[in-house]
Parts: sequence; structure tokens; C-alpha cells
Amino acid sequence: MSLIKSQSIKIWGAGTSRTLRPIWVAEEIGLDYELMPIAPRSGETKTEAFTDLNRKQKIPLLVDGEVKLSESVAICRYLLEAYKGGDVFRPVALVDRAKEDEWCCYVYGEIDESGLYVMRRHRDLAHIYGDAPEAVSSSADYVRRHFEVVSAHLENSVYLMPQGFSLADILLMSCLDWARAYGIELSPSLLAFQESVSHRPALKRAKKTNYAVEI
Ligand SMILES: N[C@@H](CCC(=O)N[C@@H](CS)C(=O)NCC(=O)O)C(=O)O
Repeated sequence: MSLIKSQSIKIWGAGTSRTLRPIWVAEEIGLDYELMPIAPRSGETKTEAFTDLNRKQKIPLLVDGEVKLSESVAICRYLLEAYKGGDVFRPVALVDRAKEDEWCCYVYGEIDESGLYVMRRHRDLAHIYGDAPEAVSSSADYVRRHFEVVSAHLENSVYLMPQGFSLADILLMSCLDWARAYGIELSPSLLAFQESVSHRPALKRAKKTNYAVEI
């Protein structure tokens, strides 16, 4: 049963690692949602209608009744707390919440935003943000260095949280696929994690939905 009455849930955005996350969470929970598959840099985030919903002109965006949320991590966390269902660990105790938050901030802040997205900005999107090969290669090293920390942790733990599969793993998995697409090699423990998580039916459904659009 949901904590909040389920109403029409719309998830805006498809085609990237960031848009995959809320779609994946929605699939894990078994939510009834509608995907509005607008793609990045297609002009669709800049329309008046979308700008009215999200002045940042960014995807993903969640609209759940009165609730409008951007930021992939915030959307995922909201969905997991608002709706029950699915085999995803939701920490309740203060220290468990803090530890999960620590992993989420670390993966999002260091690996996604400071690492992989810098590579994307200054290589794939060089026409917008400028070509910066040194920034790209030092960001790849940066990702490798932080993957070492995660890798060491996963040598003794199936998931990032000892209690089970959580939002932190969803964020990590989305970054592992992204990193591999960028040619960053993964250690045996990261590969084992990636292999085991890749079998989750909700992830398979989410990928099919998210990557149905071309970007
Ligand atoms: N911190 C945001 C980043 C969102 C973001 O940068 N989204 C990109 C696509 S991955 C976007 O919407 N770019 C603008 C555009 O493509 O028009 C999140 O995690 O949701």
C-alpha cells in the first residue's frame, strides 16, 4: 500500500543514465506511471510547456499530482519513500539513512557529476561546453580512483548497504554502465556487481523504456 494516494504519475525524460534512474525505481516499485519521453538536446526541454514545468529545462522531471520534482536522486528517493512495493531497501534508522545518503552523495557527486558528466561535457558535448581533452582524461582518472573505493567495499558486500539492494546501488549501476560506455575498465568486484544487478527484471524493463528513444 502506498503512503501517498497514487494519482497520475508522469516521468519526463528518456535516453540518458540520469533518466533511467526514476524509470528504474518506478519499475522496481511497480508504479503505474506515464513516461513523457522527451530527449536531451532535442529542443524538447526548451519548449514553453516544459519550461513552465521545470525552469531548469532539465530531465528527468517527476510530476505526481501537486508534486513536481527535478534531480534524478531526489525523484528516486521521493518515489521510494512515497510508495511501498518492490524489493528495495529503504533505510529508516538515522544511521542507516545517513550511510545510504553517504553512498548516494558519493556516487552522484564524485562519480557522476564530477567525473562522468565532465567527460560528457568536454568530449561528447564539446560543441556546447568546449573541447578539453585534459579535463576528459583527468576526469577518467578521477572516476577510476573513486571506483577503487567502491570496488574495495564490494569485495566484502553484495550491495553498498549491508541490508540489501538500495537507491545507492541504482545510482552506482547507472554510473557503471555509463563508465563502461566511456571505455573505463571495471575491477572484478564491480563487474560482479554489474552482472548480478543486470538480471533485475525491473532494470531490464526500465532500460527498454528509457533507451527506446534515440539521443
Ligand atoms: N543533476 C541533474 C542533471 C540533469 C541533467 O543534466 N539532465 C540533462 C540530460 S542528462 C539535461 O536535461 N540537459 C538539458 C537538455 O538536454 O536540454 C539530475 O541528476 O537530474
